[in-house]
Amino acid sequence: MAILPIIETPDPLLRQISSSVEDVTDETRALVKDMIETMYAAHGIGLAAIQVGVPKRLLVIDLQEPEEEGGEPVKKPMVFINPEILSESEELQVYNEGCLSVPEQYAEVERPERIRARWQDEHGATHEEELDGLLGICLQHEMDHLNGVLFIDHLSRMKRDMLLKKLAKSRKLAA
Ligand code: K1U
Ligand code: ZN
Repeated sequence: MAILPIIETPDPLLRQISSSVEDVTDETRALVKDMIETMYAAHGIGLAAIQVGVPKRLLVIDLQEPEEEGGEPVKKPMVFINPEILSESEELQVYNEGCLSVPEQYAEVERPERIRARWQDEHGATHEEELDGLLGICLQHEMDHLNGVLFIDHLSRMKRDMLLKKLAKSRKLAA
């Protein structure tokens, strides 16, 4: 297993539209394992393949929520291959989103509160479920990556420019 480098904005790869995974093979499963390890190492709750430079419609999510209040987070990674949104609620919700490809920047994004999604897992089995809460938000955020969209694209030009200025400043300070 390996921790892979995560690419960051403004890398043009992040704007690429990812291609479907034709067959779920051992090679796909090896990439999935590396992506899960990379997500945990970066303290993220999701990661799309394009963020590690692979333009495939594949993403992983683990909200790492404790089983009981105050308990230790339990690792339960979910694998989404060729995910599709079948329907979305009219009701919207707002969440303060972050992105490992836009490091340490957060902003409120409005998205549908519930979605019905279909995807394949790492064994090639198909799932269809209604998802809401943070899982629904995270899946929508990661699926945006598969279409070359970043959470900052959902912001007004003024908010996006302010956030990108803050990012440039923090990179300059860190250099
Ligand atoms: O870069 C990514 O796509 C992962 C991203 C997922 C995400 C976070 C918040 C809302 C929507 C999607 C992250 O994990 S960034 C890190 C982060 O914001 C976070 C980490 C742990 C708990 C909660 C948020
Ligand atoms: Zn992201």
